[in-house]
Amino acid sequence: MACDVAVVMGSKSDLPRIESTLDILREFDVPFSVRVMSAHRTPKLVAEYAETADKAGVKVIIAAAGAAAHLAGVVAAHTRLPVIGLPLKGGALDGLDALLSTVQMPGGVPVATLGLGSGGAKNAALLAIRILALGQPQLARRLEQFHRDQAAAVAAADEEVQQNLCP
Ligand code: RP5
Repeated sequence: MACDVAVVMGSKSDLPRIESTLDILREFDVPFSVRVMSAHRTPKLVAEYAETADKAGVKVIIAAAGAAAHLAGVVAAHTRLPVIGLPLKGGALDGLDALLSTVQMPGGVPVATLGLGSGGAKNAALLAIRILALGQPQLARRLEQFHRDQAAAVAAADEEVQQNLCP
């Protein structure tokens, strides 16, 4: 089966920081692939992969990288598919470099950039799912249920806090 979401990361060392992305994709049963490729170490592979992704059936690409983090921008330059950029914490500047280099794409080639940390990694998958859900009613229903469950968890936490702190 073709993978709807292609996840690419700049290094195998990035894997622990994209676990929340993969967890959400698994939770929603979204078919995905994961590849290691680097905009500076394997530039030709990145270009070839991005250029052929749509023909391979990919609908959304998530590109995760740390440090100078040009991976998402390079991928976006070689495809017309939506590209979600996930900057990763770590290195000398602890991700600030990755955040700025991913989010500050010059006009003309968009990268939808998420935040640093596990929240950003989780949201990368949820944004990909929102894009896919536009054409997949069953996935859209699961997304609605996810948000109902999330709201219910907040309501339960609110009740618990009130009972404990405002008896
Ligand atoms: C980036 O450089 C990768 O995405 C990774 O976050 C960072 C360091 O890579 P390694 O030196 O650990 O392979 O390209």
